[in-house]
Amino acid sequence: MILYACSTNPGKLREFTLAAQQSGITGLELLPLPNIKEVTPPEETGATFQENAAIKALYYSGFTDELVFAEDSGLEVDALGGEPGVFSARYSGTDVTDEANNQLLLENLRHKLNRHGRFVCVIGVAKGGKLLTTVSGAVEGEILRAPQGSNGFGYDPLFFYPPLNQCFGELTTEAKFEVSHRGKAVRALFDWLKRSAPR
Ligand code: ITT
Repeated sequence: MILYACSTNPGKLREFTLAAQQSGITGLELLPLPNIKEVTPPEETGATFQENAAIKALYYSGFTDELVFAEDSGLEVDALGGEPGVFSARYSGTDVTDEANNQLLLENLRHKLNRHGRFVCVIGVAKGGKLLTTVSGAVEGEILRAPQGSNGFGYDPLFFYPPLNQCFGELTTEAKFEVSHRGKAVRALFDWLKRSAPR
């Protein structure tokens, strides 16, 4: 069975490649959607991760007859009323770097004592223009006062994970995937595939 991962984010795609190796599902080929770089991405107009995951999965399912999934994810910070949330990738503007987003987050949290937040990931699965399911995962942590580590992507260098006493920017892809929002959501996706994927 072919399953296309529809994302333009190289950090996410690295984690999906690892997930494919770990799936343990016989005959599963989890691959990036061919030529996704040539496709104009859909506008992420949803107010929630759930809505945007559905928008992306439905949109990309129009480019193939195979089963596809897309995900919307981001960081919710309690002291900022849940921001950056669905705007995580565009927090400091459009076409910005992870570093610029991280700087803005640090700036906005400068005087905040409560540094608690979570990463959330919602995956939408679609085929032939129909949304088949959504699954999700989340992980709680604390926002650091300065970046730490050079692994991962996005807000990873600022996301401290107390159970491991390390920040996501210090974890290997494998160690992060064991505990992360995306790892949880992808494992839920694999459970769904085992139970009810269309043949
Ligand atoms: P696609 O829509 O093509 O998948 P994108 O990067 O635009 O790529 P999103 O709209 O879902 O994806 O934005 C997700 C942003 O949330 C991402 O760019 C990071 O800034 C942040 N983020 C999500 N998961 C993360 C993780 O595991 N580690 C660090 N930052 C993460």
